[in-house]
Amino acid sequence: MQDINDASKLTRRSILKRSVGTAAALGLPHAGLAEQSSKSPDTRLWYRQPAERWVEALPIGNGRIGAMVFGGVDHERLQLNEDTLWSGGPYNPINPDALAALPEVRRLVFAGRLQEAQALADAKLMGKPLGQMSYQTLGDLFISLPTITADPVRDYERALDLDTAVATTGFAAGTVRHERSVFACPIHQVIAVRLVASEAGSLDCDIGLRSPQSGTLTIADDTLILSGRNAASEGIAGALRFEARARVLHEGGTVESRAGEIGVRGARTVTILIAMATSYRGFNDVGGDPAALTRRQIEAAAAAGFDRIAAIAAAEHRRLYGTVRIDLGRTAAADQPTDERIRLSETSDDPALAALYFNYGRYLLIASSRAGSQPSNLQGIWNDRVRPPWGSKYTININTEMNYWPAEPTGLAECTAPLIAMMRDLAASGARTARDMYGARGWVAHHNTDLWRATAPIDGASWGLWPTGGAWLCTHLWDRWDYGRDRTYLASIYPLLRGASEFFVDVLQRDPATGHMVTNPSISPENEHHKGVSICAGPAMDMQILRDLFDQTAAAAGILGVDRGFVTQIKGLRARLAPDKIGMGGQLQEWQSDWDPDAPEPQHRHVSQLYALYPSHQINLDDTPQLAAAARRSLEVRGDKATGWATAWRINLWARLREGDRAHGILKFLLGPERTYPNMFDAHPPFQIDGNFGGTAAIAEMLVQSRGDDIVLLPALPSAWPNGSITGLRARGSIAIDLRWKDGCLVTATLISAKDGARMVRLGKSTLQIRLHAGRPRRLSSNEFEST
Ligand code: FUC
Repeated sequence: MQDINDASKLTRRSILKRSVGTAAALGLPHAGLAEQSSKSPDTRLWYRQPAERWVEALPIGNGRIGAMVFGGVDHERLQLNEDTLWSGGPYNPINPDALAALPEVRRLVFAGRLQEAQALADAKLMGKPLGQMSYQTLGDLFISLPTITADPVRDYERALDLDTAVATTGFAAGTVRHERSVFACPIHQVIAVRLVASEAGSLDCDIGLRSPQSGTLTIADDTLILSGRNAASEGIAGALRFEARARVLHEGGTVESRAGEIGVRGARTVTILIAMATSYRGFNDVGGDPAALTRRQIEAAAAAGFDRIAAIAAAEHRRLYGTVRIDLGRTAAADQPTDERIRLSETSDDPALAALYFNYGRYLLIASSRAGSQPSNLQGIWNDRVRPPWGSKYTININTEMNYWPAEPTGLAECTAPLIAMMRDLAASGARTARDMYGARGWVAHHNTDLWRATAPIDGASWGLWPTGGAWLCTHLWDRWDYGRDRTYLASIYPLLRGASEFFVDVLQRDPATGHMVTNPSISPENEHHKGVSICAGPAMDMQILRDLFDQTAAAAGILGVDRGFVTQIKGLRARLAPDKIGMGGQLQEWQSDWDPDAPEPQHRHVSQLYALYPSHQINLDDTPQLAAAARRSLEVRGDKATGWATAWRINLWARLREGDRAHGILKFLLGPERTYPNMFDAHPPFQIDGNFGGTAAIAEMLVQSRGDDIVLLPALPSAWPNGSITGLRARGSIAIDLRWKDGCLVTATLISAKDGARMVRLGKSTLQIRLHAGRPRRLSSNEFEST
């Protein structure tokens, strides 16, 4: 099969660019588009022309399967993904020389012979193979509509409604109005496409499936079946089988198959149901039966019928999406199509664009991470390549964590289920790496992982020799507890925290120069302290992550009443970790030595030493003002503009420093055309979804922050959002918060908790002690704060 992933080959009719205000509502689904678009500038992406490039197409997904919808007039393209279609098969990348070489690498690091240490690490410690497997596209569904001849087409509009999770395309050609809708059902596990023509007998289309993977296409009656095998990579043989099925149902007209396509002639309505699966059952089990699975899924979906699946899919989406509503105000800028608004973001006043970005971030998380799916990867689930940038994997030295930053505060805790499931796998594969590479108990994961849960260091010591990836992920396990306070859940994940801590009990080394306990070897993610040299002992970020890991493990053990001896041990170790330091330039030191001022890239995208300020709370304005000032200094030096995700991290950091206007200025850059593609996907560049999620988290962080049982309202409200409201934001301690503000000041806040308890609420410089009773809303007005 040939590679047909080239959007430029698609023909496109000229589109009359004029308002859709005159579009006649013909009683069809999703008609009246103009009315909808003017009503919901913060819950709808819409455009006046089809997508030409992939980053203009609109994403739909149910966590496991997804599509990018192009909305072409006479050629529709749905680029398809299934989240277990990766290259390779089960493998163990541990370098057999690593354990023996480790003491010498450590000795060289402590002796300050860093170049030699790095060379030895590159030669002996890094994984084999040096790279990991890639997430890959499954292929494309094409729909050609040969008899759409009216040129130009009128009243074209395509849109993605975030509230219903349906992508629509509508236009008129000649006397016929065409409407299309596409969505992914999380219950029936199919993608459903419907094409409707306003005149009976006027819909003709040819439907085909193609793929760059190796496989065969067969047609059985009304169903296209693409069966194939995944590819090898890095010398690891492909071990997966996959299957995609597209069943074509029609109302009116006739159907026949020809030249690898199913053709429908003279219909009024055509429905296509698409199912996709691989034989992946787990990182050590590829024994699934994708043919049986997809056959069953298609049969069940066809039996239910399009309307029923559509209703179920929308309801299931809304169950998660509908818990939060945001209103940041609206200006005339919001009336423009989405691509125009992005183009003008940096110069226009368009607060509803930030609200749209926030809503889109929540939509994307729901669509790329649901119970039973793989976690959201570097591109969520949307990837049109076989060799995507960075393998479209899980980069766990920032990117995967950032994907999940908005989950808890924006009411999508349920979407963390795939991340937690992956961590259970990593604890198993990482125990092997801990034992064979470090001679240690517990488990470890370095800076990347993939479908096969590889945990050895990869790429080269400068990037991969970083043992704290798994430990950072553990903070998400803790956050799930801290936001939900569910003891049964805590007991279920405690062994993962314990195992991660145990690893560091075994591998931390005493720094002969200071007596502190440090990681060695390690790096400060991906920054060089001297030209070509990253290896070091005890970078600030490692120490900060380990303080959180030990604190959270100890707290969890305390709540569960287990492991007292172990808790004493990790508390002792925590006290001996190297502390954060302020350097000669007033900055927060990134390394144990004050190397920052002379480091080769002072504006490096990673701001690893600022982990303590965000996402952690170790450094904060109230308890550690001097360290907070040093963090601020580091942030100034690093600069505001960076890659997509790195820009988003900076916004969260400024929000923690309670500088709303500074945060907002950077947000405008993130929402502008240099960092946001027309379909609102984040641009690293290239596309990487972490910036969407980091930006969504940042908007939440500007409105509410929480630490332990303390809550800060409107900590970083920018002057550009003087009036607004949000309902359903979450705070730690199992709390939902509704806020309304006017002229930059709080009007009311309503807090409701699932648990009884005392809370401290801060607004500006005032604080209130309140008691919450489970299930009983507590309404706070600004007057109550004024009297404190
Ligand atoms: C880290 C970052 C890069 C990129 C990659 C996927 O290595 O430093 O910028 O985001 O992950």
